[in-house]
Amino acid sequence: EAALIPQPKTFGPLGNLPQIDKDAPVQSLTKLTYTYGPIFKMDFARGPELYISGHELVEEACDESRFDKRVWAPLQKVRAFAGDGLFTSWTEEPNWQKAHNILLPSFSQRAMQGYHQMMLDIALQLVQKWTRLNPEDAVEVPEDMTRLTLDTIGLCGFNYRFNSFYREQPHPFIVSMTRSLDEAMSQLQRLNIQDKLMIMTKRQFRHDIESMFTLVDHIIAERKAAGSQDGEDLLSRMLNSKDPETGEGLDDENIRYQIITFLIAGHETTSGLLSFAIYYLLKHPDKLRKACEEVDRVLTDPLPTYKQVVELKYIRMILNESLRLWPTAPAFSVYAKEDTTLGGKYPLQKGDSLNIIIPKLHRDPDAWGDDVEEFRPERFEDPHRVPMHAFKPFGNGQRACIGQQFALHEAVLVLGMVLKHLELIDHESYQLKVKETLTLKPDGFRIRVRPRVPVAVGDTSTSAATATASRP
Ligand code: FDE
Repeated sequence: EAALIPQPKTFGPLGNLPQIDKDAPVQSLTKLTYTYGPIFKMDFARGPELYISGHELVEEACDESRFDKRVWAPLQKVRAFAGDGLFTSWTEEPNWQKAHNILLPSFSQRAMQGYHQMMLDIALQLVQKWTRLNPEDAVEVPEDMTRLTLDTIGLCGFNYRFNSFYREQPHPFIVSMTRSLDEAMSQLQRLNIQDKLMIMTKRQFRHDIESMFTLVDHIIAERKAAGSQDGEDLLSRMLNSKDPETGEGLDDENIRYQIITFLIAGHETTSGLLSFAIYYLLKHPDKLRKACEEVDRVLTDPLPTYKQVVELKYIRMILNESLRLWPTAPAFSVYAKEDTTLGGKYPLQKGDSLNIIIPKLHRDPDAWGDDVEEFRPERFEDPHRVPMHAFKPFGNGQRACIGQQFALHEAVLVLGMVLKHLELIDHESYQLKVKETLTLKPDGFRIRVRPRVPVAVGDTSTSAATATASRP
């Protein structure tokens, strides 16, 4: 017997649109789950959508024999500049499998050793900036973390320095990218007729896309001219490797899309993660103390080694717990490959899709227990006791985040170094407000920092600075 799927009341031709705050769509949907339950339906001008957040239904949606990634509306808009790159392609598009095969080795745990030095280079820039501030200066956490993650993916990915720490304003590429992402999201909220009238906006959108293409194409051309043999970064792998399955490489247009994809996917999500982690530590002094103890015990050299970063277990748990409460990529979407029944009672037709609301999945008490709202990194202590089917901050299956190890190594390194060298001060008693773009971030999160004398070794409060000075 088919069950009825709950739906909030509709407003005539607007359907359920009025229930969505256009500046915070995922947060609106998350709120609705508390009234309408683990599955509900919404009607929009472009058609109906199903939203699921209960761990049992999500577990089914993650069964890759029944469901595959859907390039949902926001991602379809992003295709204007990310094309058939990994993030915005359908699984059956030929370039998805090809690029996946070619790039997978570049994101293995082993490959992280090769990026460690470059990640450290950028992490030091952040720590140095923060240690040199005056006591009254405020740090804008998400802004500086975005500088850091952008520069990291630029350097590790294609040996390009955005030098964001040397700029007051974001790099022009980022201005174009952010504006294009904003525009892609806003297009979703507009009615067709409104959209057609936005001539200036459209001109800007085209202009932004062109300037992104120009920068990226220039990087590709330069690397080709230099003879692409040098370096083992993502770009040289994309230029030189062949997909073992087809024997084919990626063409220049697709390489351009992949680079833009890595810049989009690799920086906002990771900077949000680091910002939320710092937020939670400031609000939980006991966890902060425990984290500092670990950092002082493990990071005993002036500069962290690859192995020491791997040893920062508690820091990693903190990042996981931050991703549980605020998964910075907060939703993903799948479609049914064949007619099927969800939860034994909701019939779906081939092609019907499901949207997974991750913040609520991560707060499902049936999977996580009654203290879901509490920030408690200890729940990740024993990997066997983590309900993995209810933890999807990196998406699912073959279409899960290829950058997961990359993001985590970078985030552990940076959070470890920040805690080792700096005392963090919540001078504004910051109240969490989550800003939504394609990703989530704490909005207007400012702190003060002061150099900290680590407990473990003598006076290394300036070791980051001296260590760099002696680097080649
Ligand atoms: C992906 C991803 C995902 C899935 C989505 C869907 O399904 O739609 C998710 C959820 C994610 N991702 C998440 C995240 C978080 C963080 C922190 C990150 N992420 C990071 C990163 C970095 C990098 C470089 C990246 N990331 C990248 C990426 C890519 C390329 C992708 C696509 C894949 C495929 O193949 O599909 C993703 N990512 Fe991430």
